[in-house]
Amino acid sequence: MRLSDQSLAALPAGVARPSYDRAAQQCGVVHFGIGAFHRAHQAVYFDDAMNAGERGWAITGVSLRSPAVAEQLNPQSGLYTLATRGGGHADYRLIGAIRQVLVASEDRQRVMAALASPDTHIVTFTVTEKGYCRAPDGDLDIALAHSGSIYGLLAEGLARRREAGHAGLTLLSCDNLAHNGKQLERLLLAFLNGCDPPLADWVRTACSFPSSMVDRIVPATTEADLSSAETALGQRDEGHVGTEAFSQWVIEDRFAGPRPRLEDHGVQLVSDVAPYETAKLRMLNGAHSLMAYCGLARGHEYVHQAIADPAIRALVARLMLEEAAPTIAAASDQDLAGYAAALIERFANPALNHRLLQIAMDGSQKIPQRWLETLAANQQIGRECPAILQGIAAWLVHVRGDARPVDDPLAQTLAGCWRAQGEQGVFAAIFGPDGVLASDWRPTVVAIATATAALGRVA
Ligand code: CS2
Repeated sequence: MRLSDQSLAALPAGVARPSYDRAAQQCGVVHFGIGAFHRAHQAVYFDDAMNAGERGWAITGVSLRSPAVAEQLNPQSGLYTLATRGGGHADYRLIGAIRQVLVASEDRQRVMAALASPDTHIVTFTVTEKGYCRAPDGDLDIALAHSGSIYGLLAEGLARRREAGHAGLTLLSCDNLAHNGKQLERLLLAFLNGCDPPLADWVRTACSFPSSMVDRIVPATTEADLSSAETALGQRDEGHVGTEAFSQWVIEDRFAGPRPRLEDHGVQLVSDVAPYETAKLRMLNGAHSLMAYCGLARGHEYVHQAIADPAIRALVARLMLEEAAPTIAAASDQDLAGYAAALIERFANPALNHRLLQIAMDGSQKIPQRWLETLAANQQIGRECPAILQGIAAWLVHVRGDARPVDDPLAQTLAGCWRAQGEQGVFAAIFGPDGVLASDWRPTVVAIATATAALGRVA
């Protein structure tokens, strides 16, 4: 039996489920990039709001090209279960917040209708780092942006909205980028300035782009996860997602229009997200990428195995406490040493089976905000970063093609740069001539080369 509206009565009594009338909800949210992360994070908060009695926060999910999630969720009328795994057990909850999933390349008109609807107030994004179509210098890569990205869809949808005389939208990036809201605003306005300058003016005044920090570890769902969910639920849920108990969402309190009372469900609404976002990117994500490349080099498959390896654990502690934390201007309620300790515990959760290869992908898009900003800040005061250098050295082994291949949109380009110019070529390709390390990156390249040479001995 497949999970659906009709199968709900047969779900085990212990599975928590929506208390609201799903059919009576308007869609107040359009979400771009409806992968596992959205289903385990933002969708849960909107579900919480509707469980608490708020109305109109159902979600229209959009995949840009792949029909996979639409095929999982639409036959289940958007329903799916979320398993929270840890401490030897899994808690199952049925999430009702997603109304439908559209595939933009097939359902463009319905995506436009959702963006232009007066019921829609918030557009959220988890399109991954590469989905923002940034060139190495950080500006919009116009050619990429015109080849089926979020920008073309937003331009058309927002134009319709403006023509209809509806209010602007809150465009809320939930990706692991530094200043994600500001970046989305800058890149979208660059796109609109090139094709519809009056629309750019309207967006500037009518819409808002809060930055936000999102955190929840959500491994890609495997066939084994689907089977264990099926055993627990007595029915097949193709949209099932597993995650950890921890969840955090910090949002800059700058909404253009209505929003649910997210603060009642644990969301921190703050005036400045930067300290939370910087700590998360440099400590959690920085440690993740370090475990990915150094862990793979030492033969590990999963995060919990890597963190149990004393050599990797020491590197992770060094990166978080001695390299990243000193570069972060913490907010008054942040305790970075406590944060590092809590992260190590989360990494050690054996129930997550979080693959290092999943984290290792798209390194060219992740490494700048996870490692290189830390490295640059330390370089300015002459402090060394052996853990980050070792991570970069381990990543370069993949770039060179001497380790398991990992997906990266720049894989071919970087391999060519390596052949032509070694580390220096790779770094020039990622940062451009004026990149973050430009002022002083020759010694860095030398240090990385030394760390690369030493890698054979360390790993
Ligand atoms: C991970 C993140 O895949 C990755 O690159 O570092 O997805 C990480 O699990 C999340 O940011 C945790 O909030």
